[in-house]
Amino acid sequence: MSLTTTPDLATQIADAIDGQSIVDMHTHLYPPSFGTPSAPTGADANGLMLYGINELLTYHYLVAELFRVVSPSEVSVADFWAMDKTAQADLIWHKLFLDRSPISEAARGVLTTLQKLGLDPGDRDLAGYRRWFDEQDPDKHIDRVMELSHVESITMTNAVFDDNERQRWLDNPAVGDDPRFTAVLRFDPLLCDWPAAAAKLAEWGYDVKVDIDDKTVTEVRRFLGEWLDRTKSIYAAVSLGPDYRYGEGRHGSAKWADGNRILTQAVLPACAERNLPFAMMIGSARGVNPALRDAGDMGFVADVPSVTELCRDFPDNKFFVTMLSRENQHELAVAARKFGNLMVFGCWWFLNNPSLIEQITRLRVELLGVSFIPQHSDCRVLEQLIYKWDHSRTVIAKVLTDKYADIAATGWRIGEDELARDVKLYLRDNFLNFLKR
Ligand code: RAT
Ligand code: ZN
Repeated sequence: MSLTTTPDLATQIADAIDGQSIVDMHTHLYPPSFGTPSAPTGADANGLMLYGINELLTYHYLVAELFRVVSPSEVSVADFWAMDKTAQADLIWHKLFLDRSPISEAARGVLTTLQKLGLDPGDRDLAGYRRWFDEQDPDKHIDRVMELSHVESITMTNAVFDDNERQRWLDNPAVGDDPRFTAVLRFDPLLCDWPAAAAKLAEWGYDVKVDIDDKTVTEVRRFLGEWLDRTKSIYAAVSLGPDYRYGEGRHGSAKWADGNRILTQAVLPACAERNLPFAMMIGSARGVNPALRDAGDMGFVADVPSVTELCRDFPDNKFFVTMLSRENQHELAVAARKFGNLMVFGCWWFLNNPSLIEQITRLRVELLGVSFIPQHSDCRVLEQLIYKWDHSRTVIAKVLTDKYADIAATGWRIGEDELARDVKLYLRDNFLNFLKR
């Protein structure tokens, strides 16, 4: 059947999107093998698999919102960090859900999540929600959440410079073997803080010097090769500050001399050798308010020419790029028109709000057609998959409805199978095909 003949294009598109399973290309989620701090039995205090209502309520997006509304005399930031997780969650629930309405995107997300799990947000029964989550078996709960969020595969972020995570890979070579999850090697310090990274590498037995020489480059490649293999990473990734610069004589590039040498002589060759993309998430300003920990980061405008120069200088490499400021989105989409080895992805972090997803997705469809990855979730807590994908699917459907209506108005007939094909590209295959490219 051709969509031009159906009465309700919006319904057809929403159905196609709802019927397509998603490969989520960037999350901070883990399977139970990495330890579960909130499991009713066998809890591992430093475990990495976060789930449940306490974790949902203490998500760093909501911690930031809490300190908009509590005064230091009421609860100081230090007091908050001294509380246990349940007390923190209680405070956020009271201040952001009961004392005022939960209409921010992060707060609304908790409500969507409860609703889709079959719990009634209208009950406002935090103790009841806690009991329900405590009854869930973490492993089976993952299956349920994946089903509800239509996610078929979860991509992790495996921070090799995080001692807690690194040790888990060394202790248990099978730690990453859960078929629902795939690994991504993440190593921000290698590019952003070479002296600190070099000290760690030396401690781990690699023959590296702070003043980078040829031997150092060889050793960094050995380190990357070993960890890409150990984790079976499907791509490698870093997050870079808004001041990141690549390119001869670019203002500020001197500061990045070490990072760029490691990038161009070790990271990119290691990726090219294995045909792995390299992901750059650019624009995060860490610790703008350090007392807030993860909640204290923000984003500023980054430099798109640094990306185009990398794509031009390294045609044998593939780059996933997302940027944190809205102001960068147009230039970045235009850059992707120039380089087939550049795959733009996601509405990252502070952009993951319906109004911005809509604006950015519209702009990308107009410039890039069906050749980009509209969204990733960036979840840190398992059940966030439910709301992040539910809210994004709704917005993507709205944008696509307008775009298909525009071409239908010319007399172009779109088959249901063609619509399903395009949606599959957006939610799954653009990512998987780029890995294989
Ligand atoms: O989105 C987030 O939760 C951020 O804190 C970061 O983790 C960011 O997504 C990143 O990967 O650096
Ligand atoms: Zn992230």
